[in-house]
Amino acid sequence: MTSRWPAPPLPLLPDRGLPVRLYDTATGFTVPTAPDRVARMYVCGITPYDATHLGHATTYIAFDLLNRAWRDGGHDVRYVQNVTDVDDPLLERAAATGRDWRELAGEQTDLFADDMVALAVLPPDSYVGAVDAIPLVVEATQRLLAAGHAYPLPGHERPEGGTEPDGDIYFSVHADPRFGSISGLDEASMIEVFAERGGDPERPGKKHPLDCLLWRVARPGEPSWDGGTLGHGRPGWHIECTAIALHHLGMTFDVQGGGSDLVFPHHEMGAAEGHLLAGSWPYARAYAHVGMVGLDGHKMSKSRGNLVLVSQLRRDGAEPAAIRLAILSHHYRSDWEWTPFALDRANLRLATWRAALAAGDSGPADEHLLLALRERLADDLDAPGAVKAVDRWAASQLAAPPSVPQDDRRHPVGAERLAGLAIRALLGVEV
Ligand code: 5CA
Ligand code: ZN
Repeated sequence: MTSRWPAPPLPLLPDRGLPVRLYDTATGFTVPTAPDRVARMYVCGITPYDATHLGHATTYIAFDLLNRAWRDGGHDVRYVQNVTDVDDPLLERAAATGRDWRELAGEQTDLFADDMVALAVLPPDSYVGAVDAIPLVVEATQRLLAAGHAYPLPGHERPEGGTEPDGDIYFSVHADPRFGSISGLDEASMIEVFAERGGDPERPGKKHPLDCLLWRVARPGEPSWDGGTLGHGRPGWHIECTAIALHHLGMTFDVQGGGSDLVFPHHEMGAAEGHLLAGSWPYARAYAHVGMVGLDGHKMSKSRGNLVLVSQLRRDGAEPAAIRLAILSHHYRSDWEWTPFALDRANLRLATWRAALAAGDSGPADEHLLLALRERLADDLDAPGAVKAVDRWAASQLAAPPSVPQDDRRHPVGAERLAGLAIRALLGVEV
């Protein structure tokens, strides 16, 4: 297992948070989550070839809100995240920059951890690299083959020249009668999106254009591992997450999360593989997706290179709490554009909140704020609503400073007031 980043302090709050409702992409409804005491969540992790940008940060902060709200509601949270530490884009970047792919992945995974620590994101309980998960992927692929849900492709000439070797293993997506139920896309759209997002609908010899790669047999110059009966090779992308999720969480976990760019094909394929491997349904109870953060009119992406890196903002002197607050002012499901003004606004807001905390003392207003934060977050993680609730609380504190003199407050000097604890525990903002 890849080593996790250290956990930030998590203040305990009085009483209990509310059950969290979340918008489920698969059904299109906002649904109750986590019926059991143990709440299980899988969030798709980074492909570590470039540092954390604000889009990644937004995705992990969204699920961090869920993690915090679940814990506040009395759940034991089991949180699993992967690191796609071997895949085409990583190998291509390493080759293009003349670097060792392992070194690049290790360095970027470390940078990501530093950013997560700075942004006060609670670490996953299991943080699993694709390379470490190869035995799980091999076993899952062998089982799909044995059940007739996967097939090897014969070698062939590539349309663009050169040859492909014998033996890549493909998953028959239509073996799962529920294939399509996560994204709800029609087949033509699926084929289009599949081609845009790492799929190979045109590859000759496949039984169906949407069938996806489970195991890529070794090619000269590419890393490969012993796959037993599959031969030497490396994992395909979707099966990586399915194998890790089934092993570390088990079937029918509570939330499968990631950015909305993963709805199709990644989460559709992952669910189909899961259904067939487990012989049951559903793979996850809810599929939650974070809107895309853009810059200059386009989705922020490593491949396009229009990035604002968290590490760069930090080097430029941005306070991590302000970065987090800037992100929290947008609802997790909306697409939005980063602008430098977002940080200015967050700095002002943070200063106001801190002034309000210094101006007053724990009392009914703080208790109301705690209730409001719990209520807003339970409603599909309405962080902007929660932020506005803190704004209103701050305004009331600053408008009517307490009559009790500073030295006679109810709390001993240094004890933190309830409003500060609630903001830190539920929003993860260091006030
Ligand atoms: N390793 C795969 C998932 S298994 C992957 O998509 N890696 S990634 O590095 O490209 O993205 C990491 C996470 O950030 C994914 O959950 C992805 O959906 C999310 N993400 C990527 N770009 C953005 C963006 N512009 N806005 C919001 N979230 C994003
Ligand atoms: Zn994934």
